[in-house]
Amino acid sequence: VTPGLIDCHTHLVYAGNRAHEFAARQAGKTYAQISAEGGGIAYTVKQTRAASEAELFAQSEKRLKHFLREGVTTMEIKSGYGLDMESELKMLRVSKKLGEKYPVTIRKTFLGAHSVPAEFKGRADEYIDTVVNDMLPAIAKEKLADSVDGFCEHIAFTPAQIARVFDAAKKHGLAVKLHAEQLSDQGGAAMAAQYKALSADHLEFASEEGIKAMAASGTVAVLLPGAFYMLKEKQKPPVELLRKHGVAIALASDCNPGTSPVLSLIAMLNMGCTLFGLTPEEALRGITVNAAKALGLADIGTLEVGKAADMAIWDIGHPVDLAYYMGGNPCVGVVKSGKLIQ
Ligand code: DI6
Ligand code: FE
Repeated sequence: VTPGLIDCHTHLVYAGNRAHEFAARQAGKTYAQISAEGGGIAYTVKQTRAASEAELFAQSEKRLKHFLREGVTTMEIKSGYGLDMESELKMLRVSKKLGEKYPVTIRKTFLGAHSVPAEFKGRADEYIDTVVNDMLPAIAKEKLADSVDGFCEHIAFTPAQIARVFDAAKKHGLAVKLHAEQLSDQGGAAMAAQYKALSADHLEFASEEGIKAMAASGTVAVLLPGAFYMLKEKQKPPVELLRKHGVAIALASDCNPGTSPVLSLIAMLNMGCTLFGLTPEEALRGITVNAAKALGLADIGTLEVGKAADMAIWDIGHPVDLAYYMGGNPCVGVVKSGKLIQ
């Protein structure tokens, strides 16, 4: 028996998929070419805007069920494929409803600063104005988010633009976290640490300065082997430096249609070990106790008197087995808040 599993970084709610782009990439096209032709995140934004709330719910719940069968009892879900007020609210409402229909704790994250939408092309600062002045206040008022995230990258937003979003989040009493240093070193990890971010995620290109800042602020490093693998990246996150400075390491699926079409959190254990060099024990801590920390939740992630009784029951001989096998599902029971639900 382990603590119920926690997936602390997902984009589970979206419409359509990008299997055709995967095929195009295998035929030689690059992610950048596909984006320039209106594919990539923009494609998913079109699909997500066009979907009704009921359609979006139906497509997303199919994915959620895969995770629940594997003993996931808490999941974070980001918005960020709406990129306008109505569609961002729709995504967050779907996330909330998933948590009401299924025995899983859903943590909702507003990721308005994911990408500059087509109608704001070349006007990223103006788009950030609407994120900060229009979307965030409405979302905070409806209590549709627990935290606020951004994509700090040369193809997305600068640290200065993200800082504006974080200032607004703090004003509304919301926690912050950041997609940082996935493709290049923008200094995002250090910036997030300054804002006492719960986590900085990806981190392939993080510097030692950034990691030291994260250590000082207690910011968790969320590593995402699914995206690293799908993008065929070469530079691994600096696991040795994270260990040296005592930064807690979490692992997550990053479930999204473009760079991580992953439907298994357990698979991330094996990939965290083989691709990033984690030990099986570190990997398991990454989807339990450290994932809880990445979400700022103190009552889950370990089995202790006084905590919520979220548990997964396994048909295995040793915890290492969870990281050792690829595929299959050894989960034979799930307890949520003390109740056997599977
Ligand atoms: N980093 C990623 O890898 C994804 N979002 C992000 O901030 C990309 C999402 C997509 O391609 O749909
Ligand atoms: Fe992500």
